[in-house]
Parts: sequence; structure tokens; C-alpha cells
Amino acid sequence: PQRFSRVLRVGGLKPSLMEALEAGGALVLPDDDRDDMLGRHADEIVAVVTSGRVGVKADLMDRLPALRAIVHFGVGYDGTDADEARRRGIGVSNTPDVLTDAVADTALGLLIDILRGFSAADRYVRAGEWTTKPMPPLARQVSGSRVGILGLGRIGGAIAHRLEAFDCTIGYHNRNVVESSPYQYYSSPRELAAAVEVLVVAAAGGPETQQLVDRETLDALGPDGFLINVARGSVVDEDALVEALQSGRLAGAGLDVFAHEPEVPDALRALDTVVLLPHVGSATVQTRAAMEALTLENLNSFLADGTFVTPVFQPDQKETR
Ligand code: 8YV
Repeated sequence: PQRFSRVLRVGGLKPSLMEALEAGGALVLPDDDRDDMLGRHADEIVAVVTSGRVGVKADLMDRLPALRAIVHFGVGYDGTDADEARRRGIGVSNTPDVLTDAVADTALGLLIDILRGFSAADRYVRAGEWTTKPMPPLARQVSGSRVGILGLGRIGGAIAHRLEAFDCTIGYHNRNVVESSPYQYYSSPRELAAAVEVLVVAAAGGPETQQLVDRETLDALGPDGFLINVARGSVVDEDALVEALQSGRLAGAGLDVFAHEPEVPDALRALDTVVLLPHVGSATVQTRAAMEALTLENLNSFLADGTFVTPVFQPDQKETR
């Protein structure tokens, strides 16, 4: 049998990764009318390859009795019910580290853009307004600003590292104090927001961080404050964010992620005080190639010996042997 004959792809992935899976004989879960395909092949499938945003929920796990591995293309895996996978002894892998730099670069890009008003200034030049209208208002200085990082993991740490070169004062909130960190810890998102000019969201998605940035946190950030989000739209109360921006209770936002991608609220698109990106945090040639390679390494390693190279948690060995 072909190498990936017991592998199922769920959802769209990088085209070259989909081709590699297909060349190895992987099956594809159809978007609709899944019953026919599952009826014929469900019992054979031991591994799913999917993106963090699509993932595998309990209902699909129910249909795949031999499933032992959920391999994610991406560091986030919030589209998968990981608790349910763990309970069933199904392993979960992701692609950490290889995208840290690209996503941290994106956060800095958004931060500089929104504080300095570069995208808005670009629109002003393109519209021919330089010759007809007053200059855009003066912007905020990035260097020396006070920045709070929500989620001081790999990506949050890489963002902080970059901000040090801008002489920023850095604080953070994290579910646990990071003992090795030189930055000031704040015990809640709200306290952190009250202490900084820019709040950067770098926390993992999922139920534990759902709307961690709520209305009160946005109000603590205040009318001179900016929000950056390169994590997941679910971490921010998007309705509260729109209202805060519309009413001027928040100065601006730089967003790579949204609550209901690819839907972006019309109200956000109408605002000049936001920079909006279509979830491109990791979207460089180099990083996506490294993510693809690591995804295939995890899959091949699982097929060879039942373990992942970069596990969130390994498949339950007792049950596979
Ligand atoms: C990917 C991401 O674009 O890694 C993540 O968690 O959100 C991005 O790097 C996405 O997961 C790929 O579908």
C-alpha cells in the first residue's frame, strides 16, 4: 500500500502539502456528503492531517474508530477538541518554533503601522490628497513606548525580544509567571492593559482564552491605547472592540486574526484607525516551507513508530501496541 493510504486530509492546506499527501495515497474528507467516503474508508484511517483552524471535533472522532493521530499544519490547534482527543488516547501534534519569527515580525509590522499610521498615510497619498488636503495628524512614537504582551510563550517572547531593540518598557500577563523573564508581570489582562499604551495578543486560542480581552480590558487600555492581535480572534471580544474603536474609547487596532474568518465586520473595514490583515502571520515562503516539512515529519514519524517529533501530546502507547 502507498505510504499515506491510512491518512485522511481534513480541510485545505498549503497546495504543495496537499500534493505530497495525495501522491502518497492520502484520502480527502469531502466538504459535504461525507457518509459515502467514511462508509468505505473510516475503519482504515489512523491519522488525520488538518490545519489548526479546521481541526477535528468529537463528532468526526466518533466516525474514525482507528484514529490515533491528529497532525496540525500550524502551531495553533484550537479547531481540534484536544481534551476529547486526549481522553481517547489520540495524539496531537503541531508546528511550533518554525513560525515564531514570522509571526513576531508580523506583530511588529502591525504595531509600527498602526502607531505611525502608515497604511492610512498610504491611502492618503494614493487618493491624491497630498496636493489637496492637510497632512495626516501626527502619529504616536513606537520607540520607548510601553507595551504589554498577553501570552509570553514562544511567540510572545520573540515579540518582546524585538521590542527591546525599540527601548520599549515591556510587561506581560500569562497564565503562569515566567520565572526566567525580566519583564514586569501583571496578574490580569485588565491590569496589564491599564499599565501600557499597546497591548499585543499572543496567547493560544481555545476555551481557556475565550474573550480574555473583554470590554473592561479595552477600556483599561483607553482612548490613547492600541490593540494588536496575531493570535486568534476568539481571544478578543470583537463586538466590544468594534464599539470601542467606533466611539474613540480605543485609539486603534492592528489585526491579523478575526472572530469569524474570513468574515471581517463591515464596521472595522470602515475605520481608518485599524490595520487589517488576512491571517498572514506565518505566510512567508521560508516559514510555510518549514511548517510543511515539520508536518510531514510528524506524520512520517507517527507512521513509523507511533510518536511525533513535536507533540502537543503523544498518542497513547498502551493502546497502539
Ligand atoms: C497558519 C496559524 O496560517 O500556526 C497557526 O496557528 O494560525 C497559521 O500559522 C494556519 O494555522 C494554517 O492554516
